[in-house]
Amino acid sequence: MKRAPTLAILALLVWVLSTPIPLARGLPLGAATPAGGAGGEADFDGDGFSDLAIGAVDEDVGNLSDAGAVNVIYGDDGGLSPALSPNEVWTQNSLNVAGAAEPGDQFGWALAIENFNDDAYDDLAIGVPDEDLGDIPNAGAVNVI
Ligand SMILES: [Ca+2]
Ligand SMILES: [Ca+2]
Ligand SMILES: [Ca+2]
Ligand SMILES: [Ca+2]
Repeated sequence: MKRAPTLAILALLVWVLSTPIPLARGLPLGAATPAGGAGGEADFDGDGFSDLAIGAVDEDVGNLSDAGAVNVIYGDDGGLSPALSPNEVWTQNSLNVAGAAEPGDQFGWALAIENFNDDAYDDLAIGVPDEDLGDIPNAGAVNVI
């Protein structure tokens, strides 16, 4: 995942709760340490320092209750530094994120980090458990950014 606004939407997949990828409801999956250390770290901007993604599943998007959001804080040699590396907020209404924010989507319910396209940037898979698909309510989906 490069810093905004460049995003690569790799897939919008049916969400399966039994998926084997590591999941954590609303838990941070990164740490403010140089990348390449312990598992769970992410380097979304490829600068060698770990970054932090946090699911805010019950975040309202405008007047859309519980649409959900994900905050990303970038680290540097001083650790996590929102002042130097501004916090980013992603929703399904963000540029190039597939789908649209709707009430109750709960975008960010689960997060998984992987470099899906094998470039220099870690990517983030974001579970959206209550995404409607066509006529199927709350079928679920995953955004990959
Ligand atoms: Ca980084
Ligand atoms: Ca949606
Ligand atoms: Ca990548
Ligand atoms: Ca729904």
